[in-house]
Amino acid sequence: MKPTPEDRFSFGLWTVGWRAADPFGDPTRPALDPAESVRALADLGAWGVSFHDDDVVPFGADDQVRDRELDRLRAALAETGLRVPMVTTNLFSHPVFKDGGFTSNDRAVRRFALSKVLRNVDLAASLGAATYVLWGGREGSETDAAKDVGAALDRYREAIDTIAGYVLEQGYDLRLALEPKPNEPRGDILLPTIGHALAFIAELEHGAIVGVNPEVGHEQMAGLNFVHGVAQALWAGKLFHIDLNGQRGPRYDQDMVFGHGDLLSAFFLVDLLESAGYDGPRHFDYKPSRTEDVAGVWVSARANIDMYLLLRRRAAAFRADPVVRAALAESGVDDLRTPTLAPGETLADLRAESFDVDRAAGRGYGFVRLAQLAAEHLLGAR
Ligand SMILES: [Mn+2]
Repeated sequence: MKPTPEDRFSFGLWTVGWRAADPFGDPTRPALDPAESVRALADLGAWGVSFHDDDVVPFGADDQVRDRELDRLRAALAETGLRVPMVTTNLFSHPVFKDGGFTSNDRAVRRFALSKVLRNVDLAASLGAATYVLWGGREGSETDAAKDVGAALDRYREAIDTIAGYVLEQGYDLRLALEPKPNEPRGDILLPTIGHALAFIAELEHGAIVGVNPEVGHEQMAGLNFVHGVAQALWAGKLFHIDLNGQRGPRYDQDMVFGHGDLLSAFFLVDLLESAGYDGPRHFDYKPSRTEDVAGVWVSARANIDMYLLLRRRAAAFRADPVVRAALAESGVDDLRTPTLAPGETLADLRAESFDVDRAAGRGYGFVRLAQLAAEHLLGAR
């Protein structure tokens, strides 16, 4: 299976560029040149790349260095034909952001964070990005004594509405996507799940251009069902972007290759994205394991693409199988699409209806058979 541009596979430059330093150990790999990473990802079949401002232009660099690094990136993009579908901001690495960016208790830090984002929004627009992601990894606390959460949400809303207002005022064809995460690096992070983010967006003045960028591992770290979360984001018309990777349950953020964590969930996720007609980037936000050398980085990057293509093929086979179709019908999966009340029906009609409780209570739904059929298709056994 070969990836095509229509597959819309994209990678963060920070993923393959991760030098594999962790809280207990030093980097195991050399720094990669972002322009070289663009070329290598193009060779692997990627369609796009994304980046934080600091991935390309070192924090605090002067205008001369900034122009030089951006020119090198633009040259690699022009040479390979790769696009930049998404750009984001690093508001977490520098010590100045230790208490967050938009919700730092220090007002001067909040103002600096806003100006850092606005500058990069201009760059994102100039590169033709469609989505601007905001991951508030440092927006949170380690103790509830440290943060007035209501005030923090006021400041968060102020920041997002200010950025969205600027995008609208400039006429940029850009939408914002909030990326939820429950914890790490902060003890507790604000907007911890897809549900929290959707509820927050409903409170915004410019919520029409704000959606979510959910990440597989971030929801699974909280023990949540990622497929259900993504389905709700789609239902709300708010799935603007997605971060695909692998995670094995509630523990530290593993950022493994897509499908290398909860494989069955990855199967149903691909099934959902494909059947829902999601047409945004299939963006991989993973980290090549610390054990891999530079050659292993590219093997792991390609593994993400191969996993998606394999799962897409298996999901299509599952949906096309007549045995599966019959089992879905028997389980009533299609019946759920029928409204519970008929058009024009009164509540008096409903309440007067006779109902055989014992018969309905005795019914078997056959869901385990469906799960087994899915597993057999996933394993290539059907
Ligand atoms: Mn992650």
